[in-house]
Amino acid sequence: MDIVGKETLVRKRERVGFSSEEMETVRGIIARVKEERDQALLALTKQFDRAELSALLVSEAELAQAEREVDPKLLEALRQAAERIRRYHEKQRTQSWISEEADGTILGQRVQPLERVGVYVPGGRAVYPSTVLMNVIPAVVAGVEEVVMVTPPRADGSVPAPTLVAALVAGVNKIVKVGGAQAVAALAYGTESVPKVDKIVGPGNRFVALAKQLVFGEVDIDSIAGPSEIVVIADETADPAFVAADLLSQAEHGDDSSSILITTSADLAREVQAEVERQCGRLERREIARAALAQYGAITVVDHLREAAEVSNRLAPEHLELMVADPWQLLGHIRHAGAIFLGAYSSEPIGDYVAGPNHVLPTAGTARFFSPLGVDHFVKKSSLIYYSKEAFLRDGPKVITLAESEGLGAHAAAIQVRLDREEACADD
Ligand code: HSO
Ligand code: ZN
Repeated sequence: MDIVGKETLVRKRERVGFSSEEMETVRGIIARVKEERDQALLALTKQFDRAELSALLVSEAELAQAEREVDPKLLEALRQAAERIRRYHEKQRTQSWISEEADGTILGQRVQPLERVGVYVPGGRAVYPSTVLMNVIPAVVAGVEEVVMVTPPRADGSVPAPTLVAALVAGVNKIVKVGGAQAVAALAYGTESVPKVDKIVGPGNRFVALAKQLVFGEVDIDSIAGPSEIVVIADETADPAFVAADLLSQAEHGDDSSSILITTSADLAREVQAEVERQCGRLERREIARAALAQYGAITVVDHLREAAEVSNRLAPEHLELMVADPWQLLGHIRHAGAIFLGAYSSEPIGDYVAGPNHVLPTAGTARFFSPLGVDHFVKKSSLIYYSKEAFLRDGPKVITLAESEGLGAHAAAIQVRLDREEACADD
């Protein structure tokens, strides 16, 4: 990792675009799924995943088998993590409210869960059961009636046991063996086996991301996750071995991950640099981490913690660790970050797995305006309006004035008909 000036840190990544061929391919897949439904899913799964399925849904027997097969220690860890994630998200629930005014007007806001949600779970090497928990549990806590998980099967038609077990622990209602753009299309439009959902969440490859963008509007989607990022702000009290280990923890996610240290101590900068080298060599995923650090890793030395906070705010990182003597004091200067980890023992992987907050976080500077995935993403609100006659008679004439100024005569008439009725009654 190089020690660089702070201006070099504020890098801009190119937004990923899609080629017209990719667009065509995905549009074609969506159209085919809309038309041929399950039959298209079976054919496309054979073509892309080389799996010949007799049924698209994961059976009870397969789930029972996965529970027997999975390491009991992993099952227990998943259960305990799920419990903490559930408890944290329960605190996020927002209440409907209703308020009555003196004239009898009643206004309110009703919060209701989405009816059905689809969760995409990628196959291949990056199968993260923890991500299944993080995407599903907020939906369950929100009160979503049916959570449908889609995931591509392996060539033998099976789904990895840890994925199935995580789905069970999290509370998924239905698991469908289908991946790629065809899975997104199935969730958006419905097929014989796949119910049409209201929202699709979960990470996926380029085709999944593109399909999600194309079906947006027919259903809601989550924001598209970018490469993982961590910024560590550290002072001279930080342990260089801890700092280096946490920087590496995100660097191992992918060769496009970004790990940045901002420190007030030139000594610490050099020690962390050496530690990263030492620890990286011991990692199984050292090649990935090394490539990430070479491209998107950096250390910078600043004069004050306040300056460190300013630089970090410009980056608006997905994860921010405050490894300083008084992290709570520094927190006051932090404006933008997906998740903020305070103190030496709040290592980022604690948040990835067990702390309780969601690990699906805004990336690529979008922490300026996006929030972590949570219960809010699985509810919607309706406004409630009850007007008493008294209030109507008071406000009606103002509506007529406003409606007429917009040239909307029918709006004005809807009010006038009631005002006339009231006058007629008064005359009787
Ligand atoms: N750190 C990742 C999430 C994750 N880590 C899953 C391990 N498993 C999100 O940025
Ligand atoms: Zn992680």
